[in-house]
Amino acid sequence: MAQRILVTGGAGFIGSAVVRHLIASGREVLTFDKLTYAGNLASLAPVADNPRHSFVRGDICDAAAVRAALDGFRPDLVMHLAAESHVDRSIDGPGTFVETNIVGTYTMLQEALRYWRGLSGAQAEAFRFHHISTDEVFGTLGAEGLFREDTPYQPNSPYSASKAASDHLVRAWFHTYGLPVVMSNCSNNYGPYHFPEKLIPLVILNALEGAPLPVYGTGENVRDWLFVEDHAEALLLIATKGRPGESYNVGGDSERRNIDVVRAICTILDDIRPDAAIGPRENLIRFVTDRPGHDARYAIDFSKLHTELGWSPRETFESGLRRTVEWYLANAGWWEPLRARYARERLGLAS
Ligand code: NAD
Ligand code: TDX
Repeated sequence: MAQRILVTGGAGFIGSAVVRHLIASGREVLTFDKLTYAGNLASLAPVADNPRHSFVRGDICDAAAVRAALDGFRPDLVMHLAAESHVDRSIDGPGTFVETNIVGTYTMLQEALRYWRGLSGAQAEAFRFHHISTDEVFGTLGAEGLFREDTPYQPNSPYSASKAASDHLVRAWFHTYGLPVVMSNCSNNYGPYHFPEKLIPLVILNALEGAPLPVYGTGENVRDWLFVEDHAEALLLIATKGRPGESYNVGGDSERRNIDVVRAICTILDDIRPDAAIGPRENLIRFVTDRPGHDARYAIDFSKLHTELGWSPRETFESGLRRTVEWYLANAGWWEPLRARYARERLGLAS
């Protein structure tokens, strides 16, 4: 029988990549998603007609709705991705981050525990609650070093503090109640279906139309970029083969300064979609007021995941970025409604 997986946040950027990957690998999937501004059924269009996929609109803070989804679908695994994810929005309005990321994860844990206690035999033995988190819980690195699974938590933004709190709850439900959890903390994802408030899609779409490219501060902050489809493969491995109670770091082995990411996008677009009226897109770069509390550098040591489960990223940053730019050029129908909904105002100035 096909494995049955309940995915929270499956209409989001990473969640939809996970759902598409799970369906392609033969699983039965229930996507449970509130469809906030970041959730989008169009990202699930490739699986919408697949009989192994179903969708429920629901809030992870609503215990009754979560209970009904678990009892109705009876999953073998839960992959929990639903969250508020944008750091700048957490600076302007931390309340929904506390609500969804902390209270929502608590609600998921309580309902998963109740559901798991009702299972027996092989299904109880194999059940996993996989919590998907971020490297931002570790705070910031200086010029040297990498985040490991045992790096102390030092979150700096309301977003990362809320994710850190949720990680601690997950750990506690394992140690106190024995819920078989696995956890993962990953670096910055990029790729198709990325909401255009985030750096890479924002810069691709602004550069395409000749609009200014906002670079926070001096552009020297470093992120470790992970292609979203590589991440989806890692997540399935961790959910199915990870050891209960353990956490796994996932990274792309692709550290880049923001300014270099923005320049790389300009070069690709100038190459494949030159526009004489716009000229060289690098001229569109604007250095703007920095993000408050802006973490300087993230970089991941994923050797545990590599050694234990044999995973490494397939995509280099150069190949993944080109694929991503090409995807946005070919899929205006996906992003045009989002650009209309999100006015591209500067977020997260704490003013
Ligand atoms: P996203 O913002 O694109 O999607 C989040 C999804 O969760 C949306 O579909 C939204 O509708 C849904 N959602 C939000 N609140 C909900 C609620 N209360 N109940 C049910 N559904 C709700 O986020 P993403 O970038 O796909 O991130 C997915 C997960 O991965 C998050 O937990 C995030 O913290 C984590 N993560 C993301 C990145 C990244 O680079 N994007 C990196 C590390 C970790
Ligand atoms: O317009 C911009 N200009 C700019 O310079 C934006 C939107 C961002 N930036 C900078 C800030 C960061 O240093 O680019 C970098 C990337 O910014 P975001 O795309 O907002 O991502 P980040 O803040 O690094 O967080 C992302 O990765 C970790 C996800 O949004 C989180 O959900 C994830 O946990």
